[in-house]
Formats: sequence, structure tokens, C-alpha cells
Amino acid sequence: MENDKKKSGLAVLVGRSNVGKSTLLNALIGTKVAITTPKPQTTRHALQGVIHDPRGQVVIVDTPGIFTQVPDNLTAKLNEIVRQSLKGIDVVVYVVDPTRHVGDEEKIVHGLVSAAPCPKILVINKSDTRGPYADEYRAWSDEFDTVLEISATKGHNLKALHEKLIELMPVGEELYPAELLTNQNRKFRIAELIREKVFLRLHDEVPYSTTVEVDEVAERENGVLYVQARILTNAKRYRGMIIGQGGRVIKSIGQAVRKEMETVTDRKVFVDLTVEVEEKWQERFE
Ligand SMILES: Nc1nc2c(ncn2[C@@H]2O[C@H](COP(=O)(O)OP(=O)(O)OP(=O)(O)O)[C@@H](O)[C@H]2O)c(=O)[nH]1
Ligand SMILES: [Mg+2]
Repeated sequence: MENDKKKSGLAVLVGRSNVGKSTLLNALIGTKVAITTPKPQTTRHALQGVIHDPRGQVVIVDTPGIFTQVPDNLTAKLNEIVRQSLKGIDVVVYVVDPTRHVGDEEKIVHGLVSAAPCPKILVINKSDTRGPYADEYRAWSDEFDTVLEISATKGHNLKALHEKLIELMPVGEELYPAELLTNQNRKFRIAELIREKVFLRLHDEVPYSTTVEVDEVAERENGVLYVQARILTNAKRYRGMIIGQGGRVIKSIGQAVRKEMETVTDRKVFVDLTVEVEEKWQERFE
């Protein structure tokens, strides 16, 4: 039967922090399912996005970037999420950044990828930048089923990656219903959006001291979508920085979240943000 031949499976995006995994996920899915920022360790969970194609379905798992420069608790947990994500998948997409040398950190990721017992694609991203170190990565070509030089931001060679993913997927039952693009629920997506704006507006260690909890998302009678959320930080000194003088910073975070949500949902949104100190949120993190 026609349907029996449909492809279906899981591909995981793996790489160092900041190579553009989440940007690539969004480009492949065609909509924003993951937040992206110029800062390392933006992604903290193994998020899924789904490619629907007449020939089948590819579930793409985005992962936190492997990061070894700050060996704290959170980093250890994030690196463990990556290791777990490499289990039980059908294809590894190893994303590298040719604007940076292969260094010790990259060698760790390379080792993880090499050990995965499935087909592998090497994606040299940011090809729009003509990254000077691309040859260091091209040298690994023989280890991969395919090597693709792409640009997630410009869309260069994305189609080739899409085609290769479909080709490498096993035949199988669809994992997601048609139309569903991600496994994230609404509260989680809003928390991520707030976290993105925190990452974009605060610097140095401050974003890493934070997490976001969305307590309420409610449809108000006047048609307004009401969001109540808390930014948690692990130290008192950061709380003041997140709020800013006269509330400037928190106000601007809330405004950016509201604007983006209004564009996406095409309705009025009200965002109620507060900042709380919770020293040990990282211990609860999983
Ligand atoms: N020039 C260029 N920049 C890119 C490209 N893809 C991603 N970037 C930029 O690289 C930065 C990191 O992108 P992310 O998608 O957040 O990277 P990531 O690998 O998911 O990072 P973590 O979640 O921290 O591991 C952002 O500033 C992106 O705009 C690309 O193809 N070309
Ligand atoms: Mg990411």
C-alpha cells in the first residue's frame, strides 16, 4: 500500500553552542519553533520540530549546544541532555561553524557524533560568511554520508538538506499528526520567548542566572490574551539589573514579548512580568 512506504523518523541537531542549530531548525520547519540569540547556551531543552512532506515526516530534535567553557551545574545538565538525545535516533545532523577553529570543545562533539550508530550528515553552516576555517571541518568528509555547506539565515542549500533527511529516514508510522509543528505547549513557548528577550537585553552572566516560569495564560473577555510570568534569577544583585533603572529593562523585555506575540497571534496581548530571586532554580532544572 502507498502509505506503508512513507518515511518517518528522528533526526537530531548536534553541535557546539552558537553554531546555528536552532536557526537551522526554524529554517527547516519554516516557522519559529526555537529561540535563537547570538549568545552561547541559548537552547536548554531538546525541542522537536516537524517537517511534513508528501513522502513522510522528519522529526528534528534541537539540542543545547555542547559547551565546556563554564563547567557549572547547568552546563553539566545541558551536556547530558545532548548525550541522551543521541539515543534512539535515525540520523545525526552535526552542525559546525566555519568562523571558528576546531578546538578542544569541538573535538568532544566530534567524538560524540562519531560514536552514534546511524547515518550522519555534516552541515557546515554560516556559509554566507565564508568562514575561514571551513577546511578544518571539510577534512572530516569521509566520516559522513553527506557534507552540506549551508546558510540557515540565508536559506542556502536548505533544500538539499531537506531532501537528504527524507532520503535517510526509515519507512515508518508518522509520529505527529498532520499540521502539528512542535511538541511544545503554549506556556513553554511563551517562557522561551521571554527567555530570548532576556538573553538579548542582558549581558555577561546575567542571562545565565535566569529562568522563566509562566503561571497563567488566559483569554480575557475583551479578547486580550493575558500572560503572567516570573523571571527567576539566582542572585539578588541580578534582580536589580533585570528590572533596570525605573523598571526600564523589564519594561522593554515585556514590550518585546508583547509585540512578537501580537504579530504571531494577531490579537492584543498583555504581558505581566515580575522578577524573583530563587537561588536554587538550577537544581530543579531538568
Ligand atoms: N551569518 C550567519 N549567522 C548565523 C547562521 N545561522 C545562525 N546564525 C547566527 O548564529 C547565532 C547563534 O544561532 P543559534 O541558532 O541560536 O545557535 P545554536 O547553535 O542554537 O546555539 P545554542 O542554542 O546556544 O547551542 C545567531 O546570532 C544566529 O543569527 C548563518 O547561516 N549565517
Ligand atoms: Mg539553540
